Amino acid sequence: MLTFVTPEQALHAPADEFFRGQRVPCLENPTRARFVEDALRAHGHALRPPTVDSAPLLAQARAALPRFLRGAWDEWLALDAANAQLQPFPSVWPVRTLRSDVEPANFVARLGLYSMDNGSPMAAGTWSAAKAAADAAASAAQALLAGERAVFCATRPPGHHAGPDFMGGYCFINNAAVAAQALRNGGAARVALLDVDYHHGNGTQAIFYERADVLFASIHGDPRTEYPFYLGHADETGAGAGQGFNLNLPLPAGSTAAVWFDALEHALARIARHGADALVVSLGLDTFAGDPISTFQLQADDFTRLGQRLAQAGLPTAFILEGGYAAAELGHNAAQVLQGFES
Ligand code: OKP
Ligand code: ZN
Repeated sequence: MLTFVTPEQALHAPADEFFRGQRVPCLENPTRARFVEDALRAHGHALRPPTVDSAPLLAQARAALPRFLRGAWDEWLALDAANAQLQPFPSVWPVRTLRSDVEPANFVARLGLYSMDNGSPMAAGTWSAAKAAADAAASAAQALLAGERAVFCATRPPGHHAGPDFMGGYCFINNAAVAAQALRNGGAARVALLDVDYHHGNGTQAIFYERADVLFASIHGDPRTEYPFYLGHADETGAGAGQGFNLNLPLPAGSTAAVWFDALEHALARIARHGADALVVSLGLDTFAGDPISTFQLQADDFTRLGQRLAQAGLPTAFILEGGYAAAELGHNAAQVLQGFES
């Protein structure tokens, strides 16, 4: 399968994130992409750099977040040159009753304004890595429009928690949304977006919530107990013109593969009714039983089955890598999806 990879991913390498009040090594790190690249190369997939600049697509969305991200590291250094060795984290957020329409001058206050959590550590190369991943998503869309059957973006950072104007959950730019919008701009009348990451794709849902042209369907851990907690419930069905075009299938923590594949059938039935011209899959592999931060019970063979089942949907398909934190198994599990799809 044509696969886009981005060397810039290695430049997004913050050291630590917070866990239970302590600093721990970042789970979302460059080794993830390396394991995926190595496994795909070994399976004979063609690894290529992106061919499309996503800048026009990013400009089409609200500009505030990309503008902030592009300059964030320089702003951080401008505060104090010694910050080069430190990581910025937000510590204050405009929750209910506070104003988010007035942009503060203070850097950490702006970081909070553009963040949903303190779980998206940044480093010097974060913008270049995130931009390259968005370029890959735009390239995947272009390849499908040019007649390719399926494309994989073996990219990081992931994107599905990033909304129109906020980062969060290791995500900075919503790559799946970039792919879906690029497909729309290129002539696909209807697009289906299927999110199979363990965590609900709150950013993707938010971006398309009031639109009928891009259907969003997601299978994920019940937000009553699982991140991102504040979105992903079954009663979120879309709004305005988008009413009926958002399908959330939350499953209890610990769900088995049998339960998960029942939900997949439900999602695919809705996608079939949408009459989409293309499918974008937010491919999180943190549904794997060995994932360190997730609780679903899928095994490597289940990812082959997932690929097979998605191929049966019969749509031009762009896979975008999202989560998956059992890094050593991530490459094998990704290769299983592609092998199932192409079998
Ligand atoms: C991103 B993706 C621990 C932070 C955990 C939440 C999980 C983000 C998952 N302090 N961050 O959907 O795989
Ligand atoms: Zn996830």
